[in-house]
Amino acid sequence: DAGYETIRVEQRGRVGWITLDRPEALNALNTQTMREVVAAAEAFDVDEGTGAIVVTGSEKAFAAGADIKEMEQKSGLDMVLTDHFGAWARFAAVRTPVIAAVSGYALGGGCELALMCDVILASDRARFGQPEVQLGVIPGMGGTQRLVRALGYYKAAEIVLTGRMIDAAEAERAGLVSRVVAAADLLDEAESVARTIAEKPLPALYAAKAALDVALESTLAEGVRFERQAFAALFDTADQKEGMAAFREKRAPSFTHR
Ligand code: CO8
Repeated sequence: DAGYETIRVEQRGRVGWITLDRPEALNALNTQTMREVVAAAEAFDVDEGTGAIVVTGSEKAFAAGADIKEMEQKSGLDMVLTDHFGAWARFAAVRTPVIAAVSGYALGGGCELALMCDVILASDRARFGQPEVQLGVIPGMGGTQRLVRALGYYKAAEIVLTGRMIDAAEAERAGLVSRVVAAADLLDEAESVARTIAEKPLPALYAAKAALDVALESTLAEGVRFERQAFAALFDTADQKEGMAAFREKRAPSFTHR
């Protein structure tokens, strides 16, 4: 496990697994956990043998937020000088598709960690929320921005301003979650979705995720321009030739992820 203490890391086929493992704190994200999650995600990201990453927690808690006990006594200046949550930007910048498999609490920074992933699967026990206002702060890992983009202003505003939790069914209706499954089936479902993604040509996956990311940040014209360039670049990959030849020859493709 590369000496990780607050997460477990495992590679199964082309899928990299990161399991948050601080049960005594409901997987609250302290500095060590942040560093370990980011390091593990970046290690998978530079490994050509990894085509998808799953991030999960336990049945009781995906992550109950940033670690309140670690933050409590900090000043605003401490937060700035230590760039307290800065490393999470590197998690969001991972090129490999990331699937969040959420059961139990995904609160505060835990909800924001899920929002940095590309696909969110939930167990029927999942509860999402941004309770920060109750602590006298606000979401600090992108929650106000990504929730507005994902859910629209009014749903996001209600969640952030009230701090209330939404259950899995409401999260699915709101478009946050792709699918809700029984808690006992969550990891199998995550494995299946991750494997489906990971078998696809890696250059196409990187390009697709990059283009999807641009959609959240740019005008339509800029985004379409980016998409067209990324589309053209894929015609210089072996997997594009193989994918299209396999279609023409009516056989299954055999990708080299090149
Ligand atoms: N931080 C630290 N410890 C935590 C956290 C947390 N976020 N959540 C739970 N724990 C600890 C508890 O203190 C408790 O420890 P102990 O047994 O030593 O007292 C243990 O985990 C178990 O928790 P509970 O006994 O409270 O379990 P319950 O089942 O009774 O309740 C809840 C579960 C409802 C999830 C409850 O634990 C809770 O409300 N937790 C806090 C949720 C929260 O407010 N999260 C937001 C945190 S702030 C945040 O994420 C900001 C993100 C970005 C900030 C950026 C700033 C720059």
